Amino acid sequence: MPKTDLVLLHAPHVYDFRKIPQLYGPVSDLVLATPAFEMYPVGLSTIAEHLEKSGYRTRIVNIAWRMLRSVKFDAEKFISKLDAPLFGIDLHWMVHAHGSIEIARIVKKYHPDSKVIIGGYSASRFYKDVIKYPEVDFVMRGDSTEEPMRLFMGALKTGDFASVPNLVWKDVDGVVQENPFSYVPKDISNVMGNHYGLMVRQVLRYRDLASVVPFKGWLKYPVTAVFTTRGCKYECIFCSGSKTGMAGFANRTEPARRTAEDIAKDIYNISQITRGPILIVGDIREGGNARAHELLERMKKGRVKNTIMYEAFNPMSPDFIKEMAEATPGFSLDMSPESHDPEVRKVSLGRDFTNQAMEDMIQAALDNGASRVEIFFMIGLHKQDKQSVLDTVDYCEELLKKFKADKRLFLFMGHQAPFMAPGCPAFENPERYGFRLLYKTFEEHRQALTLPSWKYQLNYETQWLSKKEITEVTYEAISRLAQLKARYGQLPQKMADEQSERIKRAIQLEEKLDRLVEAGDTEAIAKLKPEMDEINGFKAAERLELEIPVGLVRLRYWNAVKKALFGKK
Ligand code: B12
Repeated sequence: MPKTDLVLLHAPHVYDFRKIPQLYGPVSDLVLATPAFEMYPVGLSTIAEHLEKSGYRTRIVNIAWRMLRSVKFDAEKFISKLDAPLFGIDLHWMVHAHGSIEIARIVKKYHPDSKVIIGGYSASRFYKDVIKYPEVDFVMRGDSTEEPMRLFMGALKTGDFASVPNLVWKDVDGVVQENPFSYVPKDISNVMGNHYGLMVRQVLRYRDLASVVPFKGWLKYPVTAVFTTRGCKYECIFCSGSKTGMAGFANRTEPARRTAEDIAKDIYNISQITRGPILIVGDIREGGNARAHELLERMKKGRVKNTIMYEAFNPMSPDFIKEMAEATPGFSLDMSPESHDPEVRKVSLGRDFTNQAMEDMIQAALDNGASRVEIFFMIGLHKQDKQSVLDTVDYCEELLKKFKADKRLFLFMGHQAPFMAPGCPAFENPERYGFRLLYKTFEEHRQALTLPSWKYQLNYETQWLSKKEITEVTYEAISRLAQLKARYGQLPQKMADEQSERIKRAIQLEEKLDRLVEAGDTEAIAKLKPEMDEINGFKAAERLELEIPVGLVRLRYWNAVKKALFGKK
């Protein structure tokens, strides 16, 4: 096996989630990952790609997925056998606050002479806390760490850590040093050239497919994402990728936009490896209309067969939808108005649009042959009380009626669980938005993640919904929505009933847990694990609905291998 310079590890949310009794609730129902949040940040592959170009051998290992895949997989033993002078661990999503630090601990236990570096949004937000853990040697801050990581690899040899931008480190006396947070590029054209191709090369090199699989089910449903931007101009109060969120922990005051040419190239490269759907992250109009038209034109010429999934931050005009349909027939479109109530929406998203404008967009998308239109609503927002949440469910019924329950229209509701994102405007300034933080520090979040239900893990409540009410109304809304979909023929009744049954049992178990937690009876809580796992084990209707049928030939194995080896078709 070739010598590896850096191993990048992705942890599960909690180590070891397979042993800890937890009722997960709907925490990951609206993403394709499981509640262990086994999906690793795309950034791991963009870092690996950048380092490989400079000759550093980098290996990605998705520990979370390997643990999920087999109960027999012994993570500790596996890590003990890895060999590298440097281990990188993502602490991107706050839900990994527990798992990432525990994996660092295991790395240090077996490789005391190797160094550990942590990075990602949450590590950047909480770098002062994270660097204090004895098993962490370095924290790399920022949303664009590919080039700082390349410089860091050089510094590992010379010991000149002071020269690496964005790096937080401990000197020989153990004193924490914070280098200037100076690498925040506006031009990101030097990265993300072909990071999916790199994944294929990794499989060939390490003869290990399981370690690079991004999430459970990916081989059957190989959805990929293409990034259009880093940073955002909007101010969604619950998003840490928002304008002030990124200014705070990533030092980014302006979005960096990729060119239409780079985005189109990415899409083309991916289409050579997989026929799965490709999500374009970020509204393509955000970089200006000229860029959006150019991208559509390039995709039209490229005749990419994969379903292209677009995001709309504001309603799109029928003309623009028509252009999208011509460029990418059978496209899919998603939008997150978050609430049916424009007043709730206005403060929460910092954007103002009418339901009518959104409905016109939905109509245009359906008329122009969209294969799906997905609309997402959120629970736990500013000025949103219980009635307002339930009114959103009623609005969903209005939409189903208006669009004659078109099978291509998918409506979803969920809560940003278990955590409101640290770094987002409402986390940094809760009173201003009528929120109350229940956990503030990194360690508080870390501990919260081991609690036996997502209800106890929630890190906030609002002036309009207490923590208990947030859980209750989330369960109620999800159940009502599932039944509504069944009534309108959008979901098999059996699936809706299973969903409602799952929720009913979860609510009963929550009540039991409340009593046991109050009594501090940890032994009795541990005994509930089989029951919890049974409830957790139901496949949420929402997650199944998120999957676009991709047909039989989803991965283009031979093309992928050829491309990895020879760099062309
Ligand atoms: C795309 C996206 C997704 C995609 C993920 C694609 C992927 N595999 O990365 C999907 C839709 C699946 C997703 C899911 C979730 N997401 Co998301 N997502 C985003 C989004 C919109 C863009 C991120 C982006 O542009 N990445 C660009 C890539 C290239 O860079 P990157 O992966 O961030 O990596 C760079 C740096 O972060 C850093 N880095 C990352 N890891 C490491 C590790 C090391 C060692 C180092 C040195 C550096 C480093 O360097 C990388 C290279 O420069 C952001 C919002 C935003 N506008 O930023 C939210 C965001 C990141 N997501 C968020 C959340 C909460 C989630 C979920 C937990 C939601 C949920 N409850 O289900 C899940 C987690 C899924 C899982 N892990 O299993 C939050 C995170 C907040 C927080 N601090 O916890 C954000 C900020 C949105 C928000 N609401 O605030 N998400």
